[in-house]
Amino acid sequence: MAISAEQQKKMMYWMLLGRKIEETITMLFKEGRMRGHHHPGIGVEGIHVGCCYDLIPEEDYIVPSHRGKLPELMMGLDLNFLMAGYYNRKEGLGGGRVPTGSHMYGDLSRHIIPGTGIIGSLIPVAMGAGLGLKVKKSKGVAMTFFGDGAANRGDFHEALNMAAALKLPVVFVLQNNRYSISVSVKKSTGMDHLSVRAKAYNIPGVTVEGSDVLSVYREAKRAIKRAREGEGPTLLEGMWHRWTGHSISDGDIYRTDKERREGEKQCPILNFRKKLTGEGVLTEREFKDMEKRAAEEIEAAVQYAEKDCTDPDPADILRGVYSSEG
Ligand SMILES: Cc1ncc(C[n+]2csc(CCOP(=O)(O)OP(=O)(O)O)c2C)c(N)n1
Ligand SMILES: [Mg+2]
Repeated sequence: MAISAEQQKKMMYWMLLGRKIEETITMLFKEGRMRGHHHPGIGVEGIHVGCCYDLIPEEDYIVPSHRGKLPELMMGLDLNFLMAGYYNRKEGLGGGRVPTGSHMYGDLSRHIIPGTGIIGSLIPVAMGAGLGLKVKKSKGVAMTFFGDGAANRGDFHEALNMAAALKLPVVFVLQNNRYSISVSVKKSTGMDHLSVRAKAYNIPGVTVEGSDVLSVYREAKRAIKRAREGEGPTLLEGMWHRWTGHSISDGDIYRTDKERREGEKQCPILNFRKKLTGEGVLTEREFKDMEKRAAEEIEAAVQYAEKDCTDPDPADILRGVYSSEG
């Protein structure tokens, strides 16, 4: 797998941007500048960048999870639009009337299919997107992201079965962070890795360390190629650790400090930084410049949302809401 220095630097920048937006939004919630709901995706950047790097935004579709905004940005979602939505501003998604959360986010013009808050419900939606692509004889691929908890729902099994039976071009990305809120995978399934479930549907299932962006990229590339060539779906499981509570309102009292610290050692950015600087692909100076650029990009979006945007008009509250009275 040849991957140029330039491509690796781009991957690093995407991961930094993803980290920065998650940290910033988390901080804005803590400061009370933003309200609603937020599930931080700090630590999952290696899975997102590795999986999305080879997607072709004009051809492919993604169905995002509640954990992280990077796949959406990598498909071309406008950062200002995203930030305005998180501030519930009129210039954001749905005119600012949509609950915050990356699983709610979408932009069909960018091939990002928005979802619902029902965990697991989006896995069959991705299967349906794959069916649509196949019917249209497109070379596109549908990729969806979901957690280990979602993989315990019937939706997961039904979607994998149908995608396998019809050889649909879908990449199912299972982001296994070992917890569904406070319930560990070990407790709910007795297993550590869930990619073995692919066997039941006679499709490839692979587990990869999510903090190693190049390993994720290698496996995602294989899965995407397989889907494009009409060979059907893949279940790609990326292991990672949550660095925070489940959501902004979760105190994370069920994990020990030791467990949390161990998790934070698996940092996709730090690992990649060490690798690239060690190989002379990236200098420390370049890394610092990238960090600064990412921070400035996010800050500009925050300023746009806070200063240039407006609140939704209360008179618009029912716009787009269906009425049973005709
Ligand atoms: C059907 C359903 N059950 C429960 C919930 C509440 N809930 C929201 S997120 C979540 C945990 C999901 O865990 P996982 O799929 O592992 O993703 P993670 O949050 O760990 O990234 C739960 C139980 C929900 N939204 N929908
Ligand atoms: Mg989980």
